[in-house]
Amino acid sequence: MNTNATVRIIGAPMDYGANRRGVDMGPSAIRYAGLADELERASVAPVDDGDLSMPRAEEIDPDADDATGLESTGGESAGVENAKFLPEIESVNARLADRVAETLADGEFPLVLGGDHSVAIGSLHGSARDADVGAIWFDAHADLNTPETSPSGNVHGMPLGAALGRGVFGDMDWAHSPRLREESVAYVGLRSIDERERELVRESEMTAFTMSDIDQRGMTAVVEDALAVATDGTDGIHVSLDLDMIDPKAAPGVGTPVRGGVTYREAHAALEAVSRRHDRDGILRSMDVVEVNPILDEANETAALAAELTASAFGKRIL
Ligand code: B3U
Ligand code: MN
Ligand code: MN
Repeated sequence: MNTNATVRIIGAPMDYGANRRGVDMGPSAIRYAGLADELERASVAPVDDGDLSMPRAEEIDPDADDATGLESTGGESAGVENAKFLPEIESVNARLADRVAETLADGEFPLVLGGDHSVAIGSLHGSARDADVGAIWFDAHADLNTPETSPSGNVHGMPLGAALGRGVFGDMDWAHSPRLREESVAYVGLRSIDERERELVRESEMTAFTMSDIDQRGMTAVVEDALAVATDGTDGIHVSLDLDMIDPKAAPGVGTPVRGGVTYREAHAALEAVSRRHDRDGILRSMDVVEVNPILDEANETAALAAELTASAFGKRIL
């Protein structure tokens, strides 16, 4: 992957996978917060593709603004009917996967702006279509549920489950095209995991760096190890940045804030570590920036942080 590739911004204003409306405004908020200027400061010339078009949740279901949305049927016996808005999420992700794959085929870098984290299903499948891809999952949550295990029915808690080919996900049979291998996935920032998910993470071959690991070892060392995992034997990495990795004090505008997250500086250190490795080995292949919720934000500060962190990943330096 060319280290100076054109960065193509692809907006995915989808909030079907979240339990609260609002993250559909994430792409606009991140652009408005100055993403293009931030990237230019990192010596990147972005090209903005605009947003994928999709109906707003309320156009599909008038009650979608209800905080809980459709009722989750939950539990181990539940099937695809437990996953809310699954057909809509799959159809958006099929288009997103094509866009991401085409962008890579043109020698450009796909930067996907969410949207809730279910957009990572599309970005990962597009990124992994013609390559063996590793992933770094910056997140408070493990996102490893499937329709069978999800306690909420929200698909933003399932994108890694889908991308690893676990569970049954409706019409789009991701299980027949899983290209992401567990041993090439590293989590950074975990602190809110469901009971069943905890077992799934432990039983898996993924590497998990929790907040305690960051406390003990420091962010830079942790991300360097995560990079070693994701690059080992792969053609490049996908970075999935869920803003709820960061403590709500610095990033209040996210769908699911969880206290005890990383600081503003630790977040920059994380993305700067990615960029240093990319400078050396050209490892970055694709990225998504997700879960910015402007309704819950304060003066767009979480969107601004999302823009800054993206620029850090692309090499913006203080000096
Ligand atoms: N694990 C829970 C909660 C959750 C996951 N991701 C977010 N929240 N943002 C679930 O619903 O699957
Ligand atoms: Mn997430
Ligand atoms: Mn999360």
